[in-house]
Amino acid sequence: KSLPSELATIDLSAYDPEQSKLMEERCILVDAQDRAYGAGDKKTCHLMENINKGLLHRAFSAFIFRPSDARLLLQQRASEKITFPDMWTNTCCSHPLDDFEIEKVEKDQLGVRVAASRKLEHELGIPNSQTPIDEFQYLTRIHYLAPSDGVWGEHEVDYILFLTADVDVTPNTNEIRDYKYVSKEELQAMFEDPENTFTPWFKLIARDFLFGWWDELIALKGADGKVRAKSLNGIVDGSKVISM
Ligand code: DMA
Ligand code: MN
Repeated sequence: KSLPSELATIDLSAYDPEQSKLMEERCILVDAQDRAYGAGDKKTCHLMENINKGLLHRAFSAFIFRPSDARLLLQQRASEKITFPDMWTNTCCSHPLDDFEIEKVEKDQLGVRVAASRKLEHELGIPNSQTPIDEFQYLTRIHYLAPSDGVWGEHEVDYILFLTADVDVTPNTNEIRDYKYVSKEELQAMFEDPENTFTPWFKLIARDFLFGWWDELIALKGADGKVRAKSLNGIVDGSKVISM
């Protein structure tokens, strides 16, 4: 696999400066089997024009559940976000970066776990000490494509990570507008309210996987009444990339 010979670019001066700067991060380019073959900046990777030429990169979606009541922590993306602004989504999503040697390590999804811990602190202000990388339960990898507004979009192999932890949230307001803990029923009600908008990957994951895994999590809660992400170990074959 190699890079398309001509890739589109765009001027970011009309966008939020902080978010524009983050478009210089270098994502890990992968093929449809999640084999890494290079790096491309976040801006290049998220332009629909390049996605339409086949550009695909590695990402993660983290879901944090409160151990005591199995509520899921949601975030609403900030208006400053260049892709999918103002939408409700799972706890935190982003990319392992080619910029950091450790985030390229594939064994036991180390790179993705380190990236998740890094971004949970950056976006939600959750101290790294509350998101130990060994505590993330990896579920599976999902290959999906979703346009944002015509210009921008996502095309990723997305690693799904669950964590059960009590966390202290201090929002970075350039990243998130709001956050809340929801039960399954409360999330269902949010989905039914047309006032709310959701990211396409969160809708896909919710539709096909999330509610089933959430039920499992609750069914397998410990004698202390607390849910544990690790109890889901082995319920999915994470070696395959699921196409959606
Ligand atoms: C990208 O998320 C990752 C997925 C799974 C959609 P994002 O747009 O929130 O990335 P970042 O926080 O790095 O801007
Ligand atoms: Mn992406």
